[in-house]
Parts: sequence; C-alpha cells; structure tokens
Amino acid sequence: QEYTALKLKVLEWAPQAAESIKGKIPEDASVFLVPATLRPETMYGQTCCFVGPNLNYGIFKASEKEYFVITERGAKNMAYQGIFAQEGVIDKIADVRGTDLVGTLVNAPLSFHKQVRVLPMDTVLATKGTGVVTSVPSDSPDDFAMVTELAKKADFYGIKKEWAELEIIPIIQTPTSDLLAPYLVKKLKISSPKDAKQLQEAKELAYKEGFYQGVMKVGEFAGEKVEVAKPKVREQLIKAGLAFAYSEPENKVVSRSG
Ligand code: ZZB
Repeated sequence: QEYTALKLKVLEWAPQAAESIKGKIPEDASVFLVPATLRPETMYGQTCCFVGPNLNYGIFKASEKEYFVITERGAKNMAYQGIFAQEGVIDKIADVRGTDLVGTLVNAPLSFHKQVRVLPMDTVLATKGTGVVTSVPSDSPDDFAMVTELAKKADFYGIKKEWAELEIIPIIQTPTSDLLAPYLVKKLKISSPKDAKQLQEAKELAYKEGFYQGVMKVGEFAGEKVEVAKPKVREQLIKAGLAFAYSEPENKVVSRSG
C-alpha cells in the first residue's frame, strides 16, 4: 500500500506527554505526529488526529531537527524507505502511551482548521500504517462515528467536548451528498464506533463513490474530479515538505509448512 504520511507539527504537548519527553528533544527541533493516509485530497477537512489510547508510541529522530511520533512498527518500515538519516537505523528517544498524547495540539497541513487536538480512538490498529490517523469526518465514516461518540461522552473519554466539535466542512461533492460520511453513517443506521460491520460497508461505499464520482469542492483543485486532484494534492504536500511517501509491506501469510 502506498500511503501519504502527513506531518502534523506539535504546538503544545498534553501534560503527560510533556513529562515523558522532558529534556530529550533539542529546543530548536520540531516534533510531528505522522498519520498515514490513503486520501490526501481530503486533508482540507481534518478536524482532529487519532491515536489508540492503549497503544505504545515512540518518539523517533528523523533528522537533526525533526522527530516523529509513530509506532515502533511504523518506524521500522520507515527506516528502509530513505526517510530517516541512516538506512536501516532507528533512533528512539522516548516512549509515550497513546493515552498520554490525548489533548496534544497539532498543526494540520491544508486543513480549514489549522490547529486540531489529538483524540483517542480504540479501533486504531497497531498493525497498520503508523498507528496515527488523521480524522476527516466529512469523508470517513469511521471518523464521523468516532467524533460523534467523543462529543457525546467527552467526560468518559477524558477530553474537552469542544475538541470533538470542530465544524465539519464539505470537501467533496458526490451524486448523493457533499458530506458523504455523515450521510452513510445515518443511512446504514450506525450508532457507535463499535458497529464494525456496517462501518466496514460504509467505508467501502465511501471509497468507491468518493474516488470515482467525487468532485473537489474546495482548495486549489476545486471543480476537478477526485481521481485527478488526488495525486496533485499529494504532490503539493510533498513539495511543500508537509508530507512524504510511505509504503507498507503486504501482510504476509505465514504457512506452517514454511
Ligand atoms: C484520512 C482519511 C480520510 C482516510 C478519508 C480515509 C477516508 P484502509 O482503508 O483500512 O486500508 N488508517 C490509517 N492507519 C490506520 C490504523 N493504524 N488504524 C486504523 N485506521 C487507520 O486504511 C487506510 C485509511 O484508514 C487511512 O486513510 C486512515 O484514514 C485509516 F476520507 O486517512 B484515512 C472512506 C475512507 N475515507
């Protein structure tokens, strides 16, 4: 899978995370949360950044001035893709639990919401991407279901309600809607992030309709088909130093007979 890895610069750490990294990062360096996405053209609609509260993350040195918050697994993959200073070498300077990152304020490249919060999502997989997911509730049913849940039960999740209530702005027009994810969540009667089966179906529908029938409503490529705009937005982000290509090895099926 060829992902776009986006650089969300940390502006303000949540208190627990600040404690874990104290004295470990040079004053003049930047730290980024780095989600892997298949939908770079939707980055205008980011409203938060998800981490798995129970997952372990590391802070990895990418270069003298840049550090990434990702899973160890993500870092191991990146080490062989010319992303870090030295091929095959990973340099972890701190460990941090997902739950300790919640509340961290980051900059979201291209988004209408320049600054967004790190929020918890239990369904983030440790086995995919970087373990960090940028949230686009206008076009991702999983994200819409999760921000709805977080706003409803902010206290339970230990967050401020307003962190989950950023305006959801239409990014892509399709024949059925300009807010495809909320539309599908309602249509398939999805009531929580635990409705895994319906969410999977909604995701597949959203991918298909968004890609083949979507037209950009916003940004530099407004009016262009998603199919056409997607690689252009990606290039633009990469050229600006706000993103880079990240690929994932296929999951191997290990057979017992070897
Ligand atoms: C932003 C975005 C906007 C995404 C959208 C999707 C959509 P897939 O589809 O399952 O192959 N993702 C990335 N890493 C993880 C992870 N570790 N755990 C859970 N989810 C993860 O995976 C690719 C998408 O799943 C990624 O693209 C990311 O969310 C999420 F409008 O990034 B996406 C219809 C989907 N729309």
